[in-house]
Amino acid sequence: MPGGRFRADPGSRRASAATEQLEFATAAAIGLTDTPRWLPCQYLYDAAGSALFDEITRQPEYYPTRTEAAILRAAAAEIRERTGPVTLIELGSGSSEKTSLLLSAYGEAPGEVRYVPVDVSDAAIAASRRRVAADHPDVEFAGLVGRYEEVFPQLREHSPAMVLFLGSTIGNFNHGESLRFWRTMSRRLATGDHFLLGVDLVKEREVLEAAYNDAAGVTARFTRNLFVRMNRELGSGIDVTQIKHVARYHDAWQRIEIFARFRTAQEIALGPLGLTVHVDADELIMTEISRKFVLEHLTAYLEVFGFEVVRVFTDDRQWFAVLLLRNRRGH
Ligand code: AVJ
Repeated sequence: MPGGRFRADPGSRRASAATEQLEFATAAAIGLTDTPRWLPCQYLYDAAGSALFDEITRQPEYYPTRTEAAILRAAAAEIRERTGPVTLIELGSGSSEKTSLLLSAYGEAPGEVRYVPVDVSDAAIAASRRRVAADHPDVEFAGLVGRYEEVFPQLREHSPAMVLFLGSTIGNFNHGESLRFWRTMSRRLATGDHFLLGVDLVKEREVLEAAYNDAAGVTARFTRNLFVRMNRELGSGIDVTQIKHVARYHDAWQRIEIFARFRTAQEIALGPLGLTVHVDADELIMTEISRKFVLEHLTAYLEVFGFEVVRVFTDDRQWFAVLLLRNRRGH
């Protein structure tokens, strides 16, 4: 039982608050001094950001979450059959709502079920722990607060395992990040281990753009919250009322691009670095990308990394897909 090797969930973070603040300030400084400017999207998910994202998933325009949930509901039993008993390791678990469907399917089959959610938000891990304890009392829970890379070295110990990467979170990665991710995954997972990947698919611009510009303005608050967080944690002194959320689909790059547009010129202080960045009126700061995928291209790409596509599950409209992969490489 590897439970003892895990950090217990909320609270017991490895890095000190000062180290984390310095990391945040440095990451923000790198992006804000780059051209065009950008900020790393993982910082969107503090407690407030995670709660806002949960609210996004309930907006009528945001189809990915409910589409993926329906796919998983229909596919869970077959997935369990194909993988046999495995430890479920979930990257970027959020509140693990969809995972519940899989935990049920694995729970109905014989054998112990072990669930290892990994999330940068300790609030999200805490919520996940409560939900799993209430709905799946027999599941062994070993939550981990941290970045994905922090669990990579432990993956082999969990074999037979299936890594869950749902919600099209992979869409947040740019080309380089994606390449590093899949290369590391195939190397770190044992041969024969599984990977369950949820991806949002290319579709009409109107549908895509509506999903990131919900009428209730929740996504706009989600974007703005990043700067609220900078004010609180880095003393940035940004007037967040002057920030406009901009989300548009870039056709050629098959991705939604999300920006904060500064209506007025501002000075952004990066507290612990003693650095101030000047942003002009109307400047855009990219906060997120959300790539959309074409199945044939994606499966070919994954094969290059040594992942066999065992099965593709999708919805009637082909808006979203869940891919069951098997690692051919590994050690
Ligand atoms: C959690 C990265 C999958 O890209 O759709 C939703 C994040 N941002 N609305 C996405 C998000 C704004 C979401 N992911």
